Amino acid sequence: MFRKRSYIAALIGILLAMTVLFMAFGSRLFTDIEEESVVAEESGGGQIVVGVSQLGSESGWRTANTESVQNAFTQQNGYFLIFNNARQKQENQLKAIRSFISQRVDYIVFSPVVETGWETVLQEAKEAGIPVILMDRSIDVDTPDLYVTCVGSNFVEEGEKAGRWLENELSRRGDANRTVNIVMLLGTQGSSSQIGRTVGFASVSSGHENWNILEQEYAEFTSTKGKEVMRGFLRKHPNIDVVISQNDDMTFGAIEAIREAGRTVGVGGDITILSFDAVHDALEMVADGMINVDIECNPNQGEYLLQVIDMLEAGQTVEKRYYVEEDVFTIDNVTKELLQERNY
Ligand code: GZL
Repeated sequence: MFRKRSYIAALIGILLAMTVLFMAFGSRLFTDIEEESVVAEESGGGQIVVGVSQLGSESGWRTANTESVQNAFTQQNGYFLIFNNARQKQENQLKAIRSFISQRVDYIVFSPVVETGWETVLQEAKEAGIPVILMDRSIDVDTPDLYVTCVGSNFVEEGEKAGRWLENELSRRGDANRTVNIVMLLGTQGSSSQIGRTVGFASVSSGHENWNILEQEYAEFTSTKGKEVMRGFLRKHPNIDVVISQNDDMTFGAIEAIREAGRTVGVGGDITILSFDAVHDALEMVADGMINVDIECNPNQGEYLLQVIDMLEAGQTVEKRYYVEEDVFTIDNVTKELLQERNY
């Protein structure tokens, strides 16, 4: 008798837990692919069902980007969000997009981990009549009608901004003609952010024969890999003057390696640090003079995506490209007020 009562109690507990969970997340699901098969029907009708494939959770920037998307596609805003984290694997994004197609979502939104390999799955979405919107990164396809629009950053411009800042900084120091030894930490190989920032910076550095690029290596946009690669650079190159790091997380790792090697960074330091993203923790290091310049990459794309879908729902034509607003931060413009008011 006692055993039977305990089973019943356990069953009631499980049912209660499931009810609470569904009430908490009823308007959106963060799922693995297998569980998504019935989600669209459960949206309760009347809501716009959006399938989002986020490429991963590799950086502070990515976390902020995900929050921006989840804060946009809410039940209150009339949406049912199906959110999938691809953990940096294109194969997981392809699975998620095919899952969204099979559920006949209203829109597919994704941040492509790399630029290539999307034609087939996007052709499937097109044949299913599901509009696809890119966020953050872009793709390299021959037929641009495979996606409606891309909301993100101009990565080439971000790279150019870094190059121009270095030009001005070296002139200010009186080093415009001195040999400057540079190493570069590159983001995920083949991603539009890595390609664009590399191309943009090279468009400036190619005009300076005295800028000596000692070495560049992929460090996956993560702090762990950034530290590992920077340690290797320091072992091979005792004369590094400048580090170009294509995101703040790699910068955090690189600075740890540089300080462990007994070198100094930033304003007045012996190694100048240029970084990208401008997440909150990095801006605090800019304010403290440890990072010389941080080229902003704005992750707040949720509102832009909402506006685009609102326009599409209203039958309006949308642009092929929407660029988010971005700035350049140094010790001169990172104020306490700025640090307090930013949400990332
Ligand atoms: C840029 C984005 C990059 C960030 C990194 O839009 O794709 O990916 O710079 C993130 O922090 O990992």
